Amino acid sequence: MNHSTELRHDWTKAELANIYHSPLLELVYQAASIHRQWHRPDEVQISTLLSVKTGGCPEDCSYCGQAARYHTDIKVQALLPVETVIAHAQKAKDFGSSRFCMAAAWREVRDNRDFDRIIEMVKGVNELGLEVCCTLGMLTESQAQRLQEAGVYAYNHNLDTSEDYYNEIISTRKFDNRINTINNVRKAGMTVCSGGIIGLGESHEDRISMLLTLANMEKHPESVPINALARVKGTPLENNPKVDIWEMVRMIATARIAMPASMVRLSAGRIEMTETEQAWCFMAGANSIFTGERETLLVTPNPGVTEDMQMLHNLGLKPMPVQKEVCKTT
Ligand code: SAM
Ligand code: DTB
Ligand code: SF4
Repeated sequence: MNHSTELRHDWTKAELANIYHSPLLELVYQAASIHRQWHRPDEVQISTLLSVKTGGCPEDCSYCGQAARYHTDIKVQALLPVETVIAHAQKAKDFGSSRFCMAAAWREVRDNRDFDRIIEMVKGVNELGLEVCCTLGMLTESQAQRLQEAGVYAYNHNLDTSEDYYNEIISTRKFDNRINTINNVRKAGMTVCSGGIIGLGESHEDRISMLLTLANMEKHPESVPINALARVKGTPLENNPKVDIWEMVRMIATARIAMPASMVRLSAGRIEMTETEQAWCFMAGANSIFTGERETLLVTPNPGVTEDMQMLHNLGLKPMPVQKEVCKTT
């Protein structure tokens, strides 16, 4: 790939704001051009997400259906058996997924038998040749080390929103806790998957600030998931307006321009988008999605893999092979 742009880690807020607010078609054109310099534009990473422990979370993230304190319809599920998880991973591999992400509704990892079981899951999924990703909440340095040694390739820990808006959305932890875990993930040698959500009631400036924090990290996160709020009945944000497609496109395009080597994942929100709207997101530089046979993300609906494969076919896109050894962000 011919990289005609260099990676930057000294973006100013004004520069990112300028990009984010530029005329839409010009923004998409710039993002699409940069996308082509760093990535194969015909490939989309297929990531499969499995909730290995669902609901009952002690945190108060106001967007989340899994927080114990909100009265949602979500069924609590204790940590799944290792064999169940491996069976799901095998199916994911069979339909062309290259990454398997295990998610737990935990505030943080504890050094107990549940963690030992996660380690067994990681080893099993790794043996299938999939990129193993985990998202388990906060990690200490030694827990991060243990996950890396067991074969975790990527750890997902989102900033979720800007530092300024953080306290409006979550009160049970601080923005700095998030940064600290991300640093522990880096120190342990795993790749970082970190992005956020739009549609929480944040301002454009908050979105730009969040992207600025990610884009000015010493090393850009290798994956940047951009989620549109999935409105869950019973959560404080259930009545928020639906995210406007052009705002999603602006967010994706700005992430693509600021972090050209990263994978930008069109994450939550696809169920409410048409194929045409998703095509705009791919044009703006998104090159990764979550899909699977279960037709859910964690607890909310998501398009099924048959539908998604048809969409990729219609758009002339194909699943990306496993990337493990390729790690271009510095
Ligand atoms: N409990 C862990 C944590 O919070 O880091 C891991 C799982 S948590 C569900 C992973 C991420 O999913 C959150 O950081 C948030 O960005 C995203 N998320 C959760 N609920 C969402 C929703 N309703 N809509 C969009 N994104 C959501
Ligand atoms: C991410 O950024 N999005 C995924 C994953 N990381 C773990 C989760 C989206 C959750 C959407 C709402 C739900 O189903 O709970
Ligand atoms: Fe718990 Fe994660 Fe949901 Fe927050 S986003 S309530 S930490 S599962």
